[in-house]
Amino acid sequence: MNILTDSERLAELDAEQLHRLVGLVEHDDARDPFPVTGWDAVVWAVGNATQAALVFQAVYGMELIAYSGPETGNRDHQAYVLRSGAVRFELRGAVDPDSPVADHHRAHGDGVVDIALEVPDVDRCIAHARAQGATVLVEPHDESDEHGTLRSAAIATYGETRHTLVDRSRYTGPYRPGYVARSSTVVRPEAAPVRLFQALDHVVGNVELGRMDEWVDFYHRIMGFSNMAEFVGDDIATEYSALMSKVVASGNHRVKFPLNEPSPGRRKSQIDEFLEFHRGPGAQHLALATGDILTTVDVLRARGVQFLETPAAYYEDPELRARIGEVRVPVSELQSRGILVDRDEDGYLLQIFTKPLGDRPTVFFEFIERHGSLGFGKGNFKALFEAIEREQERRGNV
Ligand code: TYF
Ligand code: FE
Repeated sequence: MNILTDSERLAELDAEQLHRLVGLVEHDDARDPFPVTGWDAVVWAVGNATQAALVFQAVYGMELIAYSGPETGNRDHQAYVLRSGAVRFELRGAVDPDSPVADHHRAHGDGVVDIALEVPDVDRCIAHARAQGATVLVEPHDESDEHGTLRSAAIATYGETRHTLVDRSRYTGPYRPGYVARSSTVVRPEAAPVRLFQALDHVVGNVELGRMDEWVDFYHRIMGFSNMAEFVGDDIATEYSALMSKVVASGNHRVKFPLNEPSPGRRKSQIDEFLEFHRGPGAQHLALATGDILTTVDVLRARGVQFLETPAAYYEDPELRARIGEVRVPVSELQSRGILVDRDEDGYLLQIFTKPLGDRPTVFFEFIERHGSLGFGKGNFKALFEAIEREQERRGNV
């Protein structure tokens, strides 16, 4: 049984590094009804994939690896496949005005359409998912080219999001049949670090009011995921930003899905704002693991990425300072960059959040550097949610 995904091997990451970066644990696939090896790719539908691909290369330092479009026989849309470490994104933009990609973009704006997972046995996953009542959107099937055969299928999850399940064990091509290898058109200055992030840590889903537990149950029943300890109840939530959250994870903890629902609070929840502008449930943030969050933030800020601001009071709070203790750099280094820090019984983590990536106040990135902590930054929720609320206010969505 493979413990690493294809993209992790390509990125030359080993289990030890992944354990440190994102908290991979050992797991017995044989007793899992729906074994998941890890993330395969995150597929986005965007208004202009040609330009988004440039931004992801020139700003986020990703490498172009594959392409599909009219030149390769795909007259419906263009697709650019990019990677950074083990993180793989596919960006789709409509060519045909009647493309389903255009419809998706019209409804939801730039966003995530598919959180694809690598699995050792597509048929076994689908048989289990179907027996448990999942909506099978694409039946298990083979696609072949000169690089071999790739087997995949897809099931529906929240909103119009899907999980494509991919078995890459018989495939050696750059991405999937129908895509050709393509290398970067962006020349990288020698001095710039190539990998600003190495692995995907978690993807958060926002679902409608009162439906979080249904989706937690979906991941339990259909995909054999289990709960992680992190839980945000009404109590913390209503005071600040009115959301409830639970986290589910695959057996090996490689794939983690926090699920948020709005909770009726004093003002419009950040989750309500997302649901309104995204037109329904969807992926809210992708947490990208980095081994050096200071450099990641410095490079991205210099290239124009905007992060949520953290007030000086956060770093001056004596309670927080006492709880944080010693971290690998002086707190002033974190403060000057607006990086948040949280500690729990296992260690600490550093994290920072970008502003929304596109025109709508929907999907954004988190960058996370873990030092033993397997949490999600619970100690930062108040500061973070207040920062989100300030942005919401500026947008007039309160
Ligand atoms: O993934 C998490 O749970 C943390 C915290 O709207 C968080 O990153 C939760 C909700 C949210 C933004 C961040
Ligand atoms: Fe997060």
